[in-house]
Amino acid sequence: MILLSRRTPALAAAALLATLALTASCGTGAPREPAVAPATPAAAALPPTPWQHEWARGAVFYEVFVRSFQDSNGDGIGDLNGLTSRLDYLNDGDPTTTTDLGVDALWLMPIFASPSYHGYDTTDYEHVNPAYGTDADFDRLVAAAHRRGMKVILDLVLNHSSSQHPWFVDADSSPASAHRDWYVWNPADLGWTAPWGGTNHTWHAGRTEFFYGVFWSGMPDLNWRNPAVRAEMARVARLWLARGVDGFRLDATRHLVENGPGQLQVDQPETHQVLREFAAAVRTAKPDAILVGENWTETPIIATYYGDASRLPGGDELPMSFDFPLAGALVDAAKSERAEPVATVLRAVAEHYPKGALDAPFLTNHDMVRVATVLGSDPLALRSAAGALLTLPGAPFLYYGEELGLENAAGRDDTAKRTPMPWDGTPGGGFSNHQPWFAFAPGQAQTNVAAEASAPDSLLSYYRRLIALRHATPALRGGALELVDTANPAVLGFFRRTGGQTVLVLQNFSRQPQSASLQIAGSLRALGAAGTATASAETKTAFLSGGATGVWEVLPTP
Ligand code: ACG
Repeated sequence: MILLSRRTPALAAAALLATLALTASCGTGAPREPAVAPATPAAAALPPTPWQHEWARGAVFYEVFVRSFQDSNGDGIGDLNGLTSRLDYLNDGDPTTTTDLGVDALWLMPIFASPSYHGYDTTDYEHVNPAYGTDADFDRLVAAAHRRGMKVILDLVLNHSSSQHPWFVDADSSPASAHRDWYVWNPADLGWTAPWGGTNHTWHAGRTEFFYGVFWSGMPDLNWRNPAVRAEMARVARLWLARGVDGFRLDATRHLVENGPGQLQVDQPETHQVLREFAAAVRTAKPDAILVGENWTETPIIATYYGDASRLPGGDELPMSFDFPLAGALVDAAKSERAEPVATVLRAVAEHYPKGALDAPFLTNHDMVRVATVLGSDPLALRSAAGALLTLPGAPFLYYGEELGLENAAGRDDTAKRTPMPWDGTPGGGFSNHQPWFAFAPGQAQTNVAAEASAPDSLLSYYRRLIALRHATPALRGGALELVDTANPAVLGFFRRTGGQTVLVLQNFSRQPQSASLQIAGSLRALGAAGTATASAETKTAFLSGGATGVWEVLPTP
């Protein structure tokens, strides 16, 4: 059990003092600034400028692996021009049409230059991976997305670079090199193993000393105690914001600063401090940008990454964090046909997150076995997971292909989670006129966009209807959450309330039809359903078909 409460200003101050002491004792000899001191003491005393990213509250994000989305130049590798050519599938820019998915924002998995297929080891933070196109292609993509009303956020890997990045090549060349202190060195392997378990070592042999790399020797951790690293990453962020991006998905944010073995490699006070500083730099450059942190841990710890809400509405650190516990609970509920796992996480979120915090729920992402595989492609289970995801608060994230019921490919490698998008059932799948870089996942003949787009009962049509309902209903988009008792363990019930609207949502996690009892003062007006759902305030009863989602507006009794 984790007994971690939200950090208090006193704790934060203690952390700063601890950091200052630590930096003073581990310098390279050259005088340097304190490790994580605020830019200027005066700036720290001023109330921070607020974010202006209310657009993200309730927005639907779509995670794209560019390599697997659409190839435009016939090399079997997806690219930026390919993605641009497919934007109409995601959002055609016309809110009155129902033939697009209707997502509000894109998260592009890493697109910077990198030697790996996935791109999480960056060799150049300033330019697009040539395999994906040019910087000009990127500008066209952003402009085309913006024309359709879609925002674009980029995966930004702050924790580490590639071992082939010129900074690391220089740093590794000699203890006296200009970039030596951009990474973390020790004369010996300290024997620490990865904080998430297993036996993988986090210290790796360099040319003269050992360097720290929590993920892999090909990913040396940057030294976030070094002000030059912090300044450089803030500059990189400003550069892409100036280029038009609307924010960043920040990789591995728990791991930025480490103080020792085991759990001293995650969630350290200095990590929070450098994230606050980074967030302030982004907020100053572009107040309507969004940051979403990858803090893959439990609710009370994720909550600490929002920071102090007394200094800034929603918190002064990362304005949004992926809700990993909720993701697990949604999939678990759909699998076990029980609403309780979801209700438990929602109660924990209410208890621990600061007031006004933006949640970021999802089902599965590029590191996880796809939800369709976990749920054995059971159509009603997939519908119940989607229904809950798209009616809960926060900014739901869809992983490309999830809306089709795309499964994993065979095997345990991460590539099996990241296969090409099946646009149709042909050998190239509409993805490429060349051999795709990786084989399509099983089921391509049925699970593809062409087959599902025109079928009203397909999973794709279901997602389209749910997203349209979310957009048409202000309380679903931005309303606060209140759980309601349905007297049925398979049915999750909750109100969503804004100033002007209250809606009731009932989600049947069972594959069988279910009834639920309602404690409602007022009358109900049906706003929409995915599946079949009826409810009556008079009889205080609702009926839902297997997997169905029902949404009603609660009106005062005349
Ligand atoms: C990010 C990216 C990932 C990427 C890297 C490296 C980092 O999304 O694609 O890999 O740039 C840890 C890190 C994450 C990291 C994953 C892969 N993801 O924290 O930042 O590893 C536990 C730990 C987590 C851990 C997770 C998975 O807490 O820290 O994530 O396990 O190992 C309950 C518990 C919860 C626990 C879970 C799961 O929910 O509450 O704490 O989480 O169970 O057990 C890239 C490539 C990869 C390549 C790699 C080298 O994408 O393909 O292999 O680089």
